[in-house]
Amino acid sequence: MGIIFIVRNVLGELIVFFDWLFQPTQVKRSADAQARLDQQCQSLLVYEFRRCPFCVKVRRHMRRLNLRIERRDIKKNPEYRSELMAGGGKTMVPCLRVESEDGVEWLYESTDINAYLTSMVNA
Ligand SMILES: N[C@@H](CCC(=O)N[C@@H](CS)C(=O)NCC(=O)O)C(=O)O
Repeated sequence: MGIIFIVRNVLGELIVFFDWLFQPTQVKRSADAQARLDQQCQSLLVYEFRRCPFCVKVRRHMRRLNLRIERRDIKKNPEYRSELMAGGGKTMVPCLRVESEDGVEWLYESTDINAYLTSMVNA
């Protein structure tokens, strides 16, 4: 086991711990508005893994915005990794899969994903 592997995993676990300790407050909205958003979230998937700091950033934003999006951990499930590779063309995470009537879009970059989610909520 290399030193970089150990450092990365210890740092990753620390980030996960502090994320848990300082969880962002969730936005509260009416039942109708939440139901509408829940419906929209059905067409979204987030590919990620637990100790990835960029994934933590997106997970925190999802929590803040109270978005119930299915998450697919590519380290726990190799099928999810293959799906991401086949669809998005690379295994970088986080990645947001957006399905619409125009087709499927694979959005990489945590900043872009968070911006997409914010604009969806504000639309
Ligand atoms: N600029 C990207 C960085 C994402 C990134 O570096 N993700 C790492 C995991 S923490 C990764 O997937 N590395 C493997 C790869 O690039 O295939 C973002 O903000 O989302």
